[in-house]
Amino acid sequence: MNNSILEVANEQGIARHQQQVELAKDLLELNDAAFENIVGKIESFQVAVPSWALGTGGTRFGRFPAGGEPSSLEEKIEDVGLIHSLTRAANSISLHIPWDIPKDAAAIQQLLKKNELTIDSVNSNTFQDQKEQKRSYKFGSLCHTDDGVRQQAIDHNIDVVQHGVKLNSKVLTIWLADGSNFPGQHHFRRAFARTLDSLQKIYRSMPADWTMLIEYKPYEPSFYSMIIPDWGTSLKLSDACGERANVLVDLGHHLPNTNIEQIVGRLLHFGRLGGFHFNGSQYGDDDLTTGAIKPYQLFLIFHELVTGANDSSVKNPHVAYMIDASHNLKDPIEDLMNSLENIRTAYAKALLVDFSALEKAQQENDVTKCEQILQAAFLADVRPLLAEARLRSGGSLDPINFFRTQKIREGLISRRGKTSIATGL
Ligand code: RM4
Ligand code: MN
Ligand code: MN
Repeated sequence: MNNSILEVANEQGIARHQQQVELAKDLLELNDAAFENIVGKIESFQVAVPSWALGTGGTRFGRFPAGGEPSSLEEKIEDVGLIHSLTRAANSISLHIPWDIPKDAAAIQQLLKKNELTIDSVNSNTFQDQKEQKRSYKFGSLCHTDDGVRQQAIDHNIDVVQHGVKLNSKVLTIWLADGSNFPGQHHFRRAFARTLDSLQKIYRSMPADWTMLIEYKPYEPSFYSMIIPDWGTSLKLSDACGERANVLVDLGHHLPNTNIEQIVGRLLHFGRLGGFHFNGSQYGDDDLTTGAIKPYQLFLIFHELVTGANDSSVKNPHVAYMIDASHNLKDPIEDLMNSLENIRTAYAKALLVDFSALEKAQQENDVTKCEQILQAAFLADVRPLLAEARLRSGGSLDPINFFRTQKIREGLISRRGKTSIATGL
């Protein structure tokens, strides 16, 4: 990103922005110290972007690419670098193997550095058969009845970790599509025991400073049962693997109306919340823009995260945050920037909650007051705070507008072509 173009664009909006900052401080009753504290926290809140989310996903009617999609890992890194340079909110990238196999780790490291990025987690894929693969995952991977299939899936995970080691990642994320389609197909207890045994083998093979994240999901299309359908199963598997295995919560992996914020609170209580996948949904694993549909729920989740981070009795408050979304109608780069903004909005609002007043009201069972305190923070307009955080860290006052007025997509199309296709979903 050419910094001088960014500066000129920011210059045009700076006077209006400064007015809005003053107004916000006044409305939110933030003195200078409180304002600095919140803006500083917003600045440091970073979310990883997955390499597989830079292309366009499919709709029922087809796939409608925006054009100029990145067709190599290098180009994906370039796109995340662009997103980070405008938002200053996405300083890492998550890789799915084998969708994105780094061929020359040293060159990739250099490119990451140039774009001020690191590798967050590496993700294994035993939910799709690959062409060169010897055995099929038609009936599952880590849970499979056949020793050879299970070993192949274990070996793949070990291989993914090896790729990650070369790129300084320290986190392996495992999501399994394993399950059954009909009653009677699985011996539930044995299938679970086989899965645990496979996970333990992978866990034991990881370097000592690596963490394993175990993601759950209640259903897949046409499924009768999932091997890891819920947080309880993920938690038991993590416990049985060891201290460096933790639970990953993907917002879209819950049945409608599940109280996700309470799950987050529980996992923090057990010190086992390790990762978070952000997305938005109305019914299922829709992978829409984070916060597009249920912003209050997102705020309540952040409220749990912030209270957890402030509580010294929470053992393991470090959480790896990632966007796990699919962009079917919107431009993927715009959509990711939109999600980043909504995530930081929910975070900033959670930071505004008056904790001591809330604790007092909770203690006194003053239900009305409790809710008022949360609502007051949720209804606050934090946009000037977010813009200030972006500005201070060298980003754009208005990233999506900048992306459009600078015709960045058009530039990508002319360099990469109208029909270039990204690997991934
Ligand atoms: C799954 C799950 C995983 C993601 C894949 C692509 O539903 O959310 O995290 O890696 O999709
Ligand atoms: Mn996910
Ligand atoms: Mn998902």
